[in-house]
Amino acid sequence: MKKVLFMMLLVSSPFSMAKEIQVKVSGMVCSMCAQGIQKKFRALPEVKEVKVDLDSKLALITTHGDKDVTDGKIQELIKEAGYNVSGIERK
Ligand SMILES: [Cu+2]
Repeated sequence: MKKVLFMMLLVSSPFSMAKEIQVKVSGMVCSMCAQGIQKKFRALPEVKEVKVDLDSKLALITTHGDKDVTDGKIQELIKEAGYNVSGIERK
């Protein structure tokens, strides 16, 4: 599974217009928290990958193509998972 994702990344990266959204999440403490958040975002068709960094309390969301996830949607999903958004940054 990891290998497949890596291959997809390699194949798509030269032409990729994917957006990267950094979401600062408060209340996240362990890998179970991280998994809950990842599960929420992976369920969205516009989301390609979600990585959670527990040390910096960041969820890094990569979208497909030029698709975006609105701030409102991000806040909704994080709240549903039981946490709070303390900041959203787009690259
Ligand atoms: Cu936890």
